[in-house]
Amino acid sequence: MSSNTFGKFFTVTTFGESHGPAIGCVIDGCPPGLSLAAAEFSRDLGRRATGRSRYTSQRREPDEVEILSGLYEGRTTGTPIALLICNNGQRSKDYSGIAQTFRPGHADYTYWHKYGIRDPRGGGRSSARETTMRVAAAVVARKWLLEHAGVRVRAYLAQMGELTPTAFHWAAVEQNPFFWPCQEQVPELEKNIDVLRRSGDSVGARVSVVADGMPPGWGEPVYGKLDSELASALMSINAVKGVELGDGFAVVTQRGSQHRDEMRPDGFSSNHAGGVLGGISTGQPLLASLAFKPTSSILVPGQSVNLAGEPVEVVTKGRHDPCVGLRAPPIAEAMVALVLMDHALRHRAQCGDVGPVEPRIV
Ligand code: EPS
Repeated sequence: MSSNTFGKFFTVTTFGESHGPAIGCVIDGCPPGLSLAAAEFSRDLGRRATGRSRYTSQRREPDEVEILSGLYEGRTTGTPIALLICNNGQRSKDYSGIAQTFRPGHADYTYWHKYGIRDPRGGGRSSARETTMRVAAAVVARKWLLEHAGVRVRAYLAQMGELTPTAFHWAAVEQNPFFWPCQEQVPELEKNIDVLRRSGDSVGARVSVVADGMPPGWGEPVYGKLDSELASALMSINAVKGVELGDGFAVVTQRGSQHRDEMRPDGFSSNHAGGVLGGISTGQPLLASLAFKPTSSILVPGQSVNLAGEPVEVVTKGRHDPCVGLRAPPIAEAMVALVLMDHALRHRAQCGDVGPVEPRIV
């Protein structure tokens, strides 16, 4: 299986399956001298993990990182950083009932056709378990971005099914298990998830990501556009079916006079572009949104086929997420941070001697 490596200068290779002994990653290209300790991974890994509230999959495991290489006396040395997390929450018998069948709407079917063999336990490599290592790798990227460029990446749940926030406060986002920006609506979300769980079904979601502090100039025309690489990175997250940058699909009905972000000596008047023009950052906040599908591992019976091509009815039991978007903000932040880190180094390599140039209006 190829394409397990992400990035050009700051590369991340992940490995492992959901029900194998461990998952891990190798980060290559990290600048030397960054202080790093295993304890620094626990916050973001905990934000992403299953079993931290009753509204997500009830699989529970500590997700403790072991740093195998790339450090000397607590600082990165510029050599590959290998991270390992042991899996210890597997319950593979949950999957014995569907080992011979395909879940409708799941990668079970396409993996089977591509490889002629698949690990049915937890979906193997197609499991959202893999996103653990993206979040772990991004801890390194986020730290470097903050210390060296003042860049901060944050995400929140912007819609769950029909429900949208009635107010927005960043402070609320980390205070509830949904990453929801309006604390007053949390009881409503809890009720919705409880009803959904009882019905055995799942629901989709929108997650929005904002990166602040990025200077103008990151990104590369023509094939390495910042927005095209962000779209690719965000689309690679399990269950993502759509990505928008800035106003996204709303531009379809806009006029040029409305969409363009006018410039004044004291700054841009708006940010419809989402912080990217011509594939290069403007210096405004980067704005991206992701659409997560309602996941396919549900208790509602669905028609499918077995390995012999015979009709079967599939019910997926086990510990699944009624709304996978609830756990996705840290994963979306991670992918944005990894892209920005890669572009920060790429920009430094080619254009490190150029800037800053005037006028700078942000
Ligand atoms: C997942 C199924 C569940 C989730 C898992 C993603 O796991 P299991 O294979 O044990 O049934 O708990 O998510 C994680 C383990 C995780 O760490 O995110 C799936 O089908 O994608």
